[in-house]
Amino acid sequence: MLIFRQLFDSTSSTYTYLVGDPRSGEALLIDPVFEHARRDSALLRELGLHLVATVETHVHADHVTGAWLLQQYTGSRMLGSAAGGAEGLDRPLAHGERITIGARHLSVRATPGHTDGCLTLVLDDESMAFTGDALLIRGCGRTDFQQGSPARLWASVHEQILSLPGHALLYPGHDYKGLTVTSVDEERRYNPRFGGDSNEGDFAGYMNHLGLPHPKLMDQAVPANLRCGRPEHGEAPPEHPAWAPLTWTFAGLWEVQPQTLEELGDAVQIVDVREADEFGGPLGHIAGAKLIPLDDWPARIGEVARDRPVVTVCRSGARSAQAATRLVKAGYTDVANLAGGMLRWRAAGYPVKGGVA
Ligand SMILES: N[C@@H](CCC(=O)N[C@@H](CS)C(=O)NCC(=O)O)C(=O)O
Ligand SMILES: [Fe+2]
Repeated sequence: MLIFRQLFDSTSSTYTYLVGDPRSGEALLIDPVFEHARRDSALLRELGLHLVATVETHVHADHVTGAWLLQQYTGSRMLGSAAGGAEGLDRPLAHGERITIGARHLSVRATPGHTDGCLTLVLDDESMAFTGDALLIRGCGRTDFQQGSPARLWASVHEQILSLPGHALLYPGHDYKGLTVTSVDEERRYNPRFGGDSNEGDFAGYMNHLGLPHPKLMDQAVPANLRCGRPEHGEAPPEHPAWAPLTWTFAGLWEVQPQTLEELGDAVQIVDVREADEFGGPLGHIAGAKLIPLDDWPARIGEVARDRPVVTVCRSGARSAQAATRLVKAGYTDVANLAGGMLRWRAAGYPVKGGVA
């Protein structure tokens, strides 16, 4: 079995892929995006996976890679094409090499043409391949900058990608219409550039008349990606807010663990969003917690002070997650949900007011 996830960056229409081996717990991210490093680390943690490496399919022109930032957060190694020229790679890759993920591996195939250093990564059993921008769904990466060459791309796609088994699933580096996956057989038949009776001359004619404007971020993205996404002067964005060591969830909110909340003491305000009878019931409540039942929101949201971070609490952490989200929407910046709610707080042995022992 393999753990597989397709993740999306809506700003650049980039796909990031997570490939993990559940037995060893090892995982790779293919083409992570800088702005999503926190989301991606959250997903890895929640799936019980350890990020061993990030792999770039090429030096991107439209977004900055998350390789360096994920290395700061998780210690992952940065892999990418030796021919791409990026500085600081932990492992420069060449055609024919293997990237192992526990008992599984990806084979590296050089597929230049969109850029010099484009790679396609093929899963060991050839059931799936990650084509980067060499082959897109019914399309392909442009060839008008970064050493692009229609002749090289034509050869790469035919020799290295469309030569895979017909049933192999192909996962592209981008899709601008929301399409997610294709197969070798489909692209052999229906890709308007490579498919049917098209020849290299037809393809070059197509590519030389694309007439696309350059990617908006190209002037920032290419130099940053040649540094594997390391900011030239800036620092890494912090992994968590300064006020507490919080955990970002893939669901999209900050969580605080019971022990951290206990240590924070009066530095934070606690808002309990259960009903009054639960607040005074057998689970008890945390000393100093302010009761604002979810039923009374949004009318009483103004009772939450803005001068101190706020932690929302309920029985299990579900209703309080909604309250935390509402606070963020209302402009509160330092907000976290108590992970596991009163149940976990009590299970961890922390004191309560009221309640039954
Ligand atoms: N409008 C996009 C353009 C993105 C773009 O040019 N993407 C490259 C891949 S890095 C490409 O080959 N696109 C093919 C296409 O748009 O058909 C942007 O500004 O980022
Ligand atoms: Fe690209």
